[in-house]
Amino acid sequence: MKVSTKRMLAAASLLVAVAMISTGCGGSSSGSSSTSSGPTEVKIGIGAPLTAGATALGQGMVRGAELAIEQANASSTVTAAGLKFTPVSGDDQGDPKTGVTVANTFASDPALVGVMGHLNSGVSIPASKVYADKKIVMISPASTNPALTQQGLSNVFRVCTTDAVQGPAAADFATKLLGFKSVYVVDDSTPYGEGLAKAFADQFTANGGKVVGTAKTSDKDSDFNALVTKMKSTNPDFIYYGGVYNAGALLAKQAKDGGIKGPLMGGDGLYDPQFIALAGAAEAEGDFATSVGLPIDKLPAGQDFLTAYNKKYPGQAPAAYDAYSYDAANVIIAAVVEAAKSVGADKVVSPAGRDEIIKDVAATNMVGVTGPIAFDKNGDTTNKAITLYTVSGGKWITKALPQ
Ligand code: ABU
Repeated sequence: MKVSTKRMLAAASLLVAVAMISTGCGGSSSGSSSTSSGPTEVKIGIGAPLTAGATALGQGMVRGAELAIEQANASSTVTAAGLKFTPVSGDDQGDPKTGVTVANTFASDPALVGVMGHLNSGVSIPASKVYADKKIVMISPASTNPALTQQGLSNVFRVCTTDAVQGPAAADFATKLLGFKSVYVVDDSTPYGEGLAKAFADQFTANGGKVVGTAKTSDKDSDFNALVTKMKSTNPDFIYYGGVYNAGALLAKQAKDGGIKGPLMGGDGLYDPQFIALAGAAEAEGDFATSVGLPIDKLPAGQDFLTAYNKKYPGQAPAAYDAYSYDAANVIIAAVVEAAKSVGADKVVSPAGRDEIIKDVAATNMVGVTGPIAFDKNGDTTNKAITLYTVSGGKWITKALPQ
């Protein structure tokens, strides 16, 4: 089936995503209409840390995906395809073992054909193998460790770029824009933290910067005072931290309280208001984080997304990965609609339907809220933008757009 290459989601309107799922597609073939017994229920798993770990980011993933699914179910495209989507959240707690348990629960449901998740690379990597065994397509909106898509699994995709892009981009910002010459590099010993810190340090050194010290911590650590004393003696221009905001904020606070003058910089795992709340606005002031893609106010469909988002979640600001989760869910939805046209709505959860869904996701060519969405041969997005943010006046603000 070649229809997926013609599928385009326009950024101009949000309700878009669904209204346009079929734009440009050929007509239905074997059986894409509702049956007398009603639409086929298709479940989409949402795997994320909801009660432990980076919950601010994980809960945002649920919000983004549920918005997409609600819009899809209200669209004539999905109704005409004889489908109804049901979101199923799984709380992986940011923990690899719990993540595999969630993955097995998802995989045991015969109606579940796709997973929007997970957040943590250390969870996504083992969970992806479980999904591969059941031909469940997986799209992570947020796992940036390169290894996720280097396993040779045809069911695995991501709509965020990787730390092979983010680490060097951070180093370029640090040396070329901010003029930093020396750094103390810390990581939290997770696949994400280690990989990001190494990718950063390699490029920082290549740019002529000096790594004056390195340290390994844990994503569960809360007392960094001994490390702060050690780092202070090396007088770095700044600290680079590979890890998520929970521990990163405590490191930032203790570094400032311990007399380290330079800021802390990290990646997308820090880019959440919770980093500032946990560190304290005064201590976080001037800290930096890179994150994937463009700021939402620079995206053509950003305002439409915010309007729909604010209607569903009044008073709630989207976190870093809400829009990516919205887009990832829409990629899965669009592929299921296409598969239903090919094999029939009632067969879309069958092995043949699942093969078709994976093939359609691989052929994605859309414009989502986060920008153009297409995948390379490994399942990585072709959108490689990285933005630099800084804390100013108790808020994250944009410091530099992608270079
Ligand atoms: N990329 C943000 C943090 C999640 C992870 O990749 O582990």
